[in-house]
Amino acid sequence: MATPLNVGIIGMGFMGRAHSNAYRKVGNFFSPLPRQPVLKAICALEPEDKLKAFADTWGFESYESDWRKLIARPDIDQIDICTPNVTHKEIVLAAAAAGKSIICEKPLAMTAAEAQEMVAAVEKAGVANLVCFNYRRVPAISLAKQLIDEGRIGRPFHYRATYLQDWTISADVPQGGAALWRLDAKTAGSGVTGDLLAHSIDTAEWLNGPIRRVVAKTETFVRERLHQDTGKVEPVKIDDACMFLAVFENGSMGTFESTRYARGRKNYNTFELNGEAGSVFFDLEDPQYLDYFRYADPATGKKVEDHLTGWQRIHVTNFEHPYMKKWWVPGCTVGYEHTFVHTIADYLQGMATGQPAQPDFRSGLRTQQVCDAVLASAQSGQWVDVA
Ligand code: SOE
Repeated sequence: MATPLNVGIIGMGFMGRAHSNAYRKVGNFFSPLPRQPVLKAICALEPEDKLKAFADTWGFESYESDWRKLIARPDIDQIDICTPNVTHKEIVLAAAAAGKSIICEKPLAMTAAEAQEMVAAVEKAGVANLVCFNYRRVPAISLAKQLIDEGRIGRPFHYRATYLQDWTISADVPQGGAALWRLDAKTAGSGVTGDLLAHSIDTAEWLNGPIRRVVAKTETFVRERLHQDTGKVEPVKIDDACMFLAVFENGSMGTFESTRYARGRKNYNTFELNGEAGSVFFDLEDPQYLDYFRYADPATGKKVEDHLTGWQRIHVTNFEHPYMKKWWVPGCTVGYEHTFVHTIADYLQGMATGQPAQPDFRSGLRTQQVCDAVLASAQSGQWVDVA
């Protein structure tokens, strides 16, 4: 029997559900696990009937409405943070001081300065830590990483990322409060930069290495929205859209575009990397595929015969593909929720082997530094070096 890992999740919104589901499923599909997560307590600032209903639905043994009480409980080993960005730092500092291991939803913090404090806290306490950038663990994205590491893309020239949604176009969508805290700069820190581009940046640096400098432009299309908490129409301080150019340490050039005003795009998270030996392309709205163009053989460096070149659509469902041996048979797909299951599985393995799963908080700080550089550049209109 694996030693139990008693988990307390804070937050019962979209991410609270995604994480609860992952802890419940991971043991069924990724056994044997080095530690078996136990859903000990859900915690949120909600009335008792809602807390109880959530606990019953997702199989939590208990519930709390005060996260400080949750952290103080000796029967909790791990704190999992699924709350608005503005709360992350305070919870992390308290959980680390109490010696709890921590998983934190992305982005790690509101700013790089905050993230720095959080890294210092977990490193001083010596507790396991992970930022939940779940898209790294889409099997097709993990396969892209494998192809790059195998040398199949060769010298990289261009990295191109888009992350497009359309759910805030109406000026009638309010800001603030449950579900809509992402539109309020006081609770989110920034708009699409921290919420969506943070995903793109994490993926980009994982696949193509560190970003050295950026130049950015942001826009806020709807300048005032009703605030759900105050009941007043208030200025909107987040970036509704952001585009930036990047130079990577490896000399390749990057373009990044994100918006919540791309009519028809729901969760269009794409990237393409073009190298000397090949290219890869991925689109989250078609997540079981990785497109790969093979120009040269990585072993010999020899060009593929001309009549055989062309884009190859890899249906990433074979046993040989990342994570897929643990699920169904080839051809049967997995989707969004599974990326969280993979995250927890890797995290538990990392705890046991002493080789922490990534991105840990230090790596999450990197993403935050790029986000800060992007926002600083949008303010100044100048190129900014990433700290
Ligand atoms: C925003 O709409 C959002 O829910 C992000 O916060 C998530 O990180 C992203 O995965 C889906 O879109």
